[in-house]
Amino acid sequence: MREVDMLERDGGRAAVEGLRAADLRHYLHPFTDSRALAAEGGTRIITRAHGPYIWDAEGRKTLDAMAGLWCVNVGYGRQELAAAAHEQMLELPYYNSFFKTTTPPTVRLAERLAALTPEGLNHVFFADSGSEANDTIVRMVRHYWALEGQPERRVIISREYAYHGSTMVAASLSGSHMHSQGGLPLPDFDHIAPPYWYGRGRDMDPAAFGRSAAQALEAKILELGAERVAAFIGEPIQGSGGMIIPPDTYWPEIQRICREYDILLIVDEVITGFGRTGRWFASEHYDLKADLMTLAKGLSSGYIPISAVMVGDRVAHTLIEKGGEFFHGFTYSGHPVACAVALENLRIIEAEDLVGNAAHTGVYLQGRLQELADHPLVGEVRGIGLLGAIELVQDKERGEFFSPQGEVGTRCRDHCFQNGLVMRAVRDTMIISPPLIFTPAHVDELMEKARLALDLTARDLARR
Ligand code: PXG
Repeated sequence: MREVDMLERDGGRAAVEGLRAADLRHYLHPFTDSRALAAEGGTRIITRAHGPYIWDAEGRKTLDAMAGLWCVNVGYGRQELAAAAHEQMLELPYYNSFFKTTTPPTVRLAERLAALTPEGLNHVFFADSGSEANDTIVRMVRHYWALEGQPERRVIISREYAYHGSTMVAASLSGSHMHSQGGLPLPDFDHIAPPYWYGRGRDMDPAAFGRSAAQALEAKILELGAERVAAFIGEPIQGSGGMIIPPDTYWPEIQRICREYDILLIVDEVITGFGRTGRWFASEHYDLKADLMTLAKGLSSGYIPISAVMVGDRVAHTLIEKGGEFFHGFTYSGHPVACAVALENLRIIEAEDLVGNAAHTGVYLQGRLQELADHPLVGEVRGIGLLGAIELVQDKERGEFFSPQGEVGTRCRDHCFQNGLVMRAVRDTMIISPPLIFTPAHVDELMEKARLALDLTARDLARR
């Protein structure tokens, strides 16, 4: 009998408890306090999923308004993706791209991505995760400047609340307190404040704040010396940092500064790529002209690990014409099965117009989210496409945050789980990033459950 059937069988409780105990004994979860997890009785075990829903081992059905970790863009249970992997595994399960070789799906995916991404991004380097892609970018950028005769340009400037991954380099690019564990950031990584108007700029109007947040980049460049700065990296909209949507004045000013000081612009579209905001890439909203772009998550809708670095013509030209061998790559760079799945995933997004759906259903989602603005706990609601954020505050009138931050968000998130909804909490900001197959009916279900979770959270606070 398959393990999943055993777990779900009537009276299978012993099997579930056995698995949970084995998990505690042997598995160290990512971003988890293992001791606290054990004290809470162990983990939730997800066994099945379909469309925007997941089921746990106890048979509870939950609406996944986070698309896993912001990645399952086409929704769960896609036969076509399983078939693409199956066929490719039978045909050619593995071959690498080292030593002058390649495989057909690898080339086809590179070609497809060059056509799909904004103009000027015509070369691709494949990796397996967003973190690896960002590591690749840092090596590539430093190599580029060395080839251009400016090897002292090594510093990469990022932002507080950025999330660019969890390897040593990607965590150094990231900008939350959690990323300092292990003696990070590494040297030559620096950070400026994020364009977080609600959290940091309400004493200014959003347009003026956006410009001033961007000018922090110029100040940092002048502080470090432009001759030392290699690149600036940013998510068009900061996801894991709390869904920070910059004012419209922000990116034009960042781009002006990058051009003025001849600094490369790296745009991390790991969350925002592949339709999430109602366009193929969020760069299209802000007219971003990236020198390098990071892609992962939605590239395969999370069905299989794969990521890509899109390399703009300027960097690609130098690498190719002057670079010699680039001493970098992974066993699974351009893995044929991952590329075949990604190609099929892109075909589905296009055939079903999921980008259009994210835009249309997004308008409905944003409208309904605004209805929460009257809730006593809600300070601000914001979003774009199928991304949404709800700021929970202590004092609605003054927009005062809770202190310490994070407890109320976690409480609200737990109420969501208990009532059949996955919403993520970042500090006290509730985050929504559902699969792009979401319909207005799913939005209605989400809103009903979200309001209930907010009411239960407010009730808990009233009792304290
Ligand atoms: N860039 C961005 C913008 C990301 O959001 C990465 C890079 C790194 O990707 P990998 O594949 O190495 O994880 C990410 C990842 C969360 C959460 O809870 C978000 C991510 C990963 C894990 C958890 O919000 N984003």
